[in-house]
Amino acid sequence: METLATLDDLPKAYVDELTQKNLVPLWPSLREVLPPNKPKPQTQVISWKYKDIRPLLMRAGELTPIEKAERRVLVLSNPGHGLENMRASSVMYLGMQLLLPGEWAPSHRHTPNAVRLIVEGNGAYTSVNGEKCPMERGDLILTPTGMWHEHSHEGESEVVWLDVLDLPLVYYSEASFVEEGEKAKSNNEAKPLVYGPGIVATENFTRNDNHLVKYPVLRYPWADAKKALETIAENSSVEMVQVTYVNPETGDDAQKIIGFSAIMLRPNQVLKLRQRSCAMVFHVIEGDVNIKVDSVQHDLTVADTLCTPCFTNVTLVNTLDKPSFVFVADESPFQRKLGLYSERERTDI
Ligand code: GTQ
Repeated sequence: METLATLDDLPKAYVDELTQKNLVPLWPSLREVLPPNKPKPQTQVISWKYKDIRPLLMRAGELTPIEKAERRVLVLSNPGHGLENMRASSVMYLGMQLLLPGEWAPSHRHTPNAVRLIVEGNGAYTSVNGEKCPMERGDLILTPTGMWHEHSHEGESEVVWLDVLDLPLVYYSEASFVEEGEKAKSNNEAKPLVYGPGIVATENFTRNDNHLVKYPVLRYPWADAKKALETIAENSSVEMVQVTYVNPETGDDAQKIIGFSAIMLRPNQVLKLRQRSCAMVFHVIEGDVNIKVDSVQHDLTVADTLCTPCFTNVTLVNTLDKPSFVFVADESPFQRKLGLYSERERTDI
C-alpha cells in the first residue's frame, strides 16, 4: 500500500487557510480512518479483579451517601479510550454498583439500554416499569431503553452488581439523556404486574402499549440459565456449551445493541473462539478461568471481568476439575444490524 503524503508535506500557509475555512485534507489521515485489513481499535485487553474493586466500592459506600450518588458505581474504564471517557469498548460501558441495606436508588429512565448481572448479596430489587425483579447472584435483569427503573434493598448485606450499558455508543450518537421519576419510592408491592411467565394482572395490562409486549422477560434467573447449560453439556458433545439470552416475543437478542450469553466450560476444557469483528466482555459467574488473548494470559476467578478488542485470538481455559461458568456481553447485535459483523479464522493456528 502506497505511503501517503502528510500534513508536513503541505505549505503551512495552505494548511492554515484550510483550518480557517473548516476544511481538512483527507490523505494525511486516510490510513488512520481506513486502516488496511482490520480496524485499529482503541479498546485494550484489560481485566478487572473483584478483589481489587470490592474494598474500593465498600469505601465508596462509607464516603458517599446514596442520595449524593444516585447510582453508587465504580466504572470499569478502558485506558485505551481514556479513563475519563468511561468506556470498556466503543459500545460497552461496565460499572460495579453497590446498594446497602435500606438504601434506595431513585427512579429514572434513559435512552441507553442497561442490564445488571448480580455479583453478590440478596434482598435487593430492581423495579422496571413497576415490575419488581429480585436480584439473586448470577441473575440477568434488563432495563431496556426508555423504561423506568429504581433499585431498592430490603436485605441484610451489601448487594453488588455489574451494570452493562450501551452508553458509549448512545453518547457518541448524541442521543443520551435521562428523565427523573417520582421522588417517592414506588409501592411495587401493591401492584405487581407479573405473576409468572406470561401471567399478568389484567388490570395492569394494556394490549400493544405495554413493555410486556416488547420485552416480556426482564429477569433471567441464573438458576434457569445454569440448568440449561448443564442439560446441554450432558445431552450433547457440542464444543461450545452456550446459551443466549433472547427476547421470547421476537426470538431476537434480549436487547438491540449489546448481546448477552453464558458459557459453561466443561472440567478442564480449553475453548478456542474464532476471531470476531466486535469487542467482547467476559465475567466469571462460577469457577476459575484463564483467558488468553493473543499471547497474554489473564487468570480470572469469580466476579472478575475482562474485555477484548475486535479480531483477537481468545482462548478460555477452565482450570478446575468441575464446570466453570462465564457471562459474555458483546456488540454483535449492533454490528449485525448494520451489516458490520464478521468472523475470521484464528491467526495463531
Ligand atoms: O442503575 O440506572 O452504571 O443509570 C450507570 C447509569 C447504572 C442505573 C449505571 C445508570 C445506572
